[in-house]
Amino acid sequence: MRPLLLPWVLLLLAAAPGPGPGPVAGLSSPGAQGTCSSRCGERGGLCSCHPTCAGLGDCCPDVRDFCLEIQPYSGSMMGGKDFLVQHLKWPSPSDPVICRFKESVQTLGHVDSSGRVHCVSPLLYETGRIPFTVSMDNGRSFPRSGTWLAMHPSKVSDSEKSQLVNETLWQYYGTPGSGGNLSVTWDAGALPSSAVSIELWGYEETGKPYSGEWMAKWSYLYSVTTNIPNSGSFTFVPKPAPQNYQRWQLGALRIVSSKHHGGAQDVQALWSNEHALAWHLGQDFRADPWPGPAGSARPGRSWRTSCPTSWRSCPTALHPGPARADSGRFHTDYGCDVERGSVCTYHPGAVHCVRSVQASPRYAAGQQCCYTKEGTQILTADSTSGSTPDRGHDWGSPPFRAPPRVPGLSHWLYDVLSFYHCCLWAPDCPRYMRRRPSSDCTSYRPPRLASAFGDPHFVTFDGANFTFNGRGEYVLLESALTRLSVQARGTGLTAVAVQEDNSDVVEVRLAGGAAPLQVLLNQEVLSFAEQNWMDLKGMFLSVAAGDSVSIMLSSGAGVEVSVQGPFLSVAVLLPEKFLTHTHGLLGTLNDNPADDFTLRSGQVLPPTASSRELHRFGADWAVRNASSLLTYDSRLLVNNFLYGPKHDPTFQPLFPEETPLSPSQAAAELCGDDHFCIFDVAATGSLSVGNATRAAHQLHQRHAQSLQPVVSCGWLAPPPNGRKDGTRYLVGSTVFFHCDNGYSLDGAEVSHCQADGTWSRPTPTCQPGRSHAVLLSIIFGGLAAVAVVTLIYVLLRRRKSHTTAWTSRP
Ligand SMILES: *[C@@H]1O[C@H](CO)[C@@H](O)[C@H](O)[C@H]1NC(C)=O
Ligand SMILES: *[C@@H]1O[C@H](CO)[C@@H](O)[C@H](O)[C@H]1NC(C)=O
Ligand SMILES: *[C@@H]1O[C@H](CO)[C@@H](O)[C@H](O)[C@H]1NC(C)=O
Ligand SMILES: *[C@@H]1O[C@H](CO)[C@@H](O)[C@H](O)[C@H]1NC(C)=O
Ligand SMILES: *[C@@H]1O[C@H](CO)[C@@H](O)[C@H](O)[C@H]1NC(C)=O
Ligand SMILES: [Ca+2]
Repeated sequence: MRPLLLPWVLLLLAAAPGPGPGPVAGLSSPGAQGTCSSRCGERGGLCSCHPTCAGLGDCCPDVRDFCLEIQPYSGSMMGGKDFLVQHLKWPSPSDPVICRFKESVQTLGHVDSSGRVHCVSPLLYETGRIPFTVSMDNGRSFPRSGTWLAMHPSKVSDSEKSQLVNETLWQYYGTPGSGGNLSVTWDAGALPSSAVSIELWGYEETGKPYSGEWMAKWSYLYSVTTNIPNSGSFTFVPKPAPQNYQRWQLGALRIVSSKHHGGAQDVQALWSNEHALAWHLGQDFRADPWPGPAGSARPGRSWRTSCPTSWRSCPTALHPGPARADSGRFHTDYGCDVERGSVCTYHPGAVHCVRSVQASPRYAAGQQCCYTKEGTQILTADSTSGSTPDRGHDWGSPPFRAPPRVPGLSHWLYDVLSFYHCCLWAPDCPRYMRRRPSSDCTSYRPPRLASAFGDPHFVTFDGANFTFNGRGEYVLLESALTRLSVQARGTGLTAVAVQEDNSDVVEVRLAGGAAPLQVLLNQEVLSFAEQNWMDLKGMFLSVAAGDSVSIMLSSGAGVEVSVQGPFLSVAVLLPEKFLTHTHGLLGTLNDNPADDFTLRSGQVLPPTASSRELHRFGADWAVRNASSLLTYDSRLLVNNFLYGPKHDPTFQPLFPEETPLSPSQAAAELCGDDHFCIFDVAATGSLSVGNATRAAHQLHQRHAQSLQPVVSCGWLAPPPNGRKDGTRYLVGSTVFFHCDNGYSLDGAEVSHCQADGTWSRPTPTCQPGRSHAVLLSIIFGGLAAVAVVTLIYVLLRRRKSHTTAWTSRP
C-alpha cells in the first residue's frame, strides 16, 4: 500500500509552492480540468478548486477568478447591501454585472470608477449561507461562485440600518400621549445618491396556515416621501394610510436613491427595523384587539391544541441551574441577557431569558423561558412578564422561507404583533397570556455531559474517567440514532470535528495565531470578523470572544470547544433520547460507568483496567479512513494523518500508574488533589499546562453541577376567591394561601414542594361565608360587650349606693 502512495505524496511536495494560492508549476496548461470555471469547491482532475488547495498548493491557476471572495461577506436578509467581489477583472465596464443568488434571485451589480466589481444583496426570506454566482456574459453563463451570509435582521449591527428615532413612539403612535412628529435617520454616506425616497414596505403571510400555499411576502406599499436631499434624517407628521393599505400592520421603511422607481426590487437600500405600523393605521385599529381580515394578529385559537406546549420544556432554574448550561438546546435571548445588563423590555422583572435553539419539528414553534434574579422561572399564569411559547420561532427554522419559519418576521406576525394588540395598545394582556401558557419545567430533563481536556483526560457521560495519550485521530462519540459523530485529533486535543446526519461538517482547531481558534466549515476556514452567529445546515454555530465555539445540532445535542492553555477542551451535551445510543471514547451513555470502556467489537474493559490497557481501548477508537471528518489542508497533516495511520502505534506515552508522581512543592500547591493536573505537570514539566488542565477540570465540574436535575413540583393554582404567596415551585419551596374578605379557607394554608416532585397539600378552597376568625371575633366581641355593659352596670350600682351612703352620712 505504502509504495503506491508515495508518488502522490512526492507530487504534492513538489507541487507545493508555499502558502497562498497561485500558479502551480506544471499544472497551468488550461485543459478541461485545469480551470475552476464552474468547478469551485471540487477537487480531483489536474488541479483543485477545493478550499484546501491553498494550503496544499494544488490550486488551479485561475481559482481566484472563479471562486469568489467578497467583502463584506454578510448582511441582513432584508438585502440592499452593496458588496465588493474581490480579484475579479471586468473586461468592459459597460457590460452588465449580473449577480445571482440561490440560482433564482438576480440583482444588478456595477463596476466602480476604480474598476472594482460590486453586487447588491437581495431581499431574502431566509438566513444562512446563500450560494451566489456572477455572470460576465449578460446572464448566459454563471461559472463564478461564492457565498453570501444572510443574517437575522436583529442580529446585524445598527449601523447597517436606518434608525427610527424613538421606536416606541413609532409603534405606539396614536395611543394616548403618543403623537406629533416622527423622525428617521440614516448614514447618508452609505447611499451614494444626492436625493433619496423613503418607502413603506409591508410584510404579510397569506394562504391557509400550515398548508402548502402559506406564503411569506414583502410588498412595496407607498412612498412616504420622494426626492428629498440625502441629508441623513427626515421628520414628518404621519397620516393614516388609505383603507386598502390598512391590512398591513407590520412593515419597515426603506431608503433608496430617488433614481429608482417606487418599490424597485433588490436595489441598494437602507432598511429600518421591522415594526408595528401603528403610525400608518387609522384610529380604529385599537378598538378590536384582534383585528385584520385574515386574523393575522390573532394569537390563534387552535394554538393550544395544535402545538404541544411541552415542546422543549423550560430549564428549571437559572443559577445554579441548567438555563445557561444546557447550551445545546437553549441560547441567550438577545432581548434580555444578564451578561449585557438585562434590558428586558417585554419581561419586566426578568433578568435573563433563553430561547430554545430549535423550533418544534412540526409546527416550527419556539419556546422562551425567562427568569428572575433569584433564578426562578416566571410563568404567565403568575405574571404578564412570564415565559411564553412562540407560534413562530424568533430565529426562524430551517428550511426558512415559508411561514411560520421566516426568521424574525413570522414571530413578529404571530407573537409580537398580537402582544402589541393585547398588552400594549389595549389592556387585554391576561387574554394573551392565556393563549400563551408557559411551559413549567416539570418535564424538563437536563442533558448529559461528557468532556475531554488537558493532555488529554476524559470524563464519560456516566462519570468514568481516564487518561488516553494517543497520537492520532479518534472517535469521541458516535451515535447511530442521529448519525452523530464527534472526532478529535490528539495527543492533547488540537482539533475537533462534528457532523450529524447529512449536516455541514464543522471543525474547530488550534490556530496558534492572534485568534487562538480556527473554525472550518466543510474544510473551508470561516471568518468571524463580521458575525459571531451562523445558521448552517443542520446546526447553529456561535463563537464567543474568539476562544470558545458552541455548536447546536438539530437533535438538541451540543458541542462546546474552548481553548485551555496549549490544548482544546471539548464538552458534549446529549439529551436523554441518546440513552443507550452512544459509543466511543466518551463511553456508553446508560447510567452505568462500568461499561464505558467498550471496544468496537463489543468487548468491555473493566473500570479497574490499567492505563496501559486503556491505551488499547483508545487505539481501538481510531477514526477510520473513510469516515474521517477532519481536514487535511497542509502537507504536514496530509503526511501525518491522511496518509499515515490514524493511530500511531509507535508513540509511547507515559502511563499514570507507571509514572512516579512525586509532585514538586509548586505542583502540589497548584494542583491540590487534582490528579489530572499533577499528571500533566509530571508529563509536560510545565506548571502552566497543569494549571490549564486544572481550570478545564473545574469548568467541567461546575458545568456538571449546573446540570444536576432540580425537582420541580410545577405550578400551583391560587384558590378561586383567594390568592397565593410564592411563585417558586422547586423542591423546598413553600406557597401560602389566603382567601379574599368574606371567604374562609377550607384546607391547608401552606404547601411545600417535596423531593418526589409533589406538593405536600393541594390548593385549598375559599368558601363563601364568615371565616372562623370572624365568627370567633363576633362571639368574643359580643361576650366582651356584654361583659363591659355588666361591669358598667355593677359600677354604677356601687356608685349609687356610695352616694346614698354619703348623702345619708350626716
Ligand atoms: C418616546 O415616545 C414615548 C411614547 O410616546 C414617550 O413617552 C417618550 O417620552 C419618548 N421618548 C423620547 C426620548 O422622546
Ligand atoms: C414637527 O416638526 C416641524 C418641522 O421640523 C416643527 O416645526 C414642528 O414644531 C414639529 N412639531 C412638533 C409637535 O414637534
Ligand atoms: C476517576 O475515577 C476513579 C475511579 O476509577 C475515581 O477514584 C476518581 O475519583 C475519579 N477522578 C475524578 C477526578 O473524577
Ligand atoms: C488508511 O489509510 C492509510 C494510509 O493510506 C493506510 O496505511 C491504512 O492501511 C488505511 N487503513 C484502512 C483500514 O484501510
Ligand atoms: C493559573 O491560572 C490562573 C488563571 O486561570 C492564574 O490566575 C494563576 O496565576 C495561574 N497559576 C499559575 C501557577 O500559573
Ligand atoms: Ca455506561
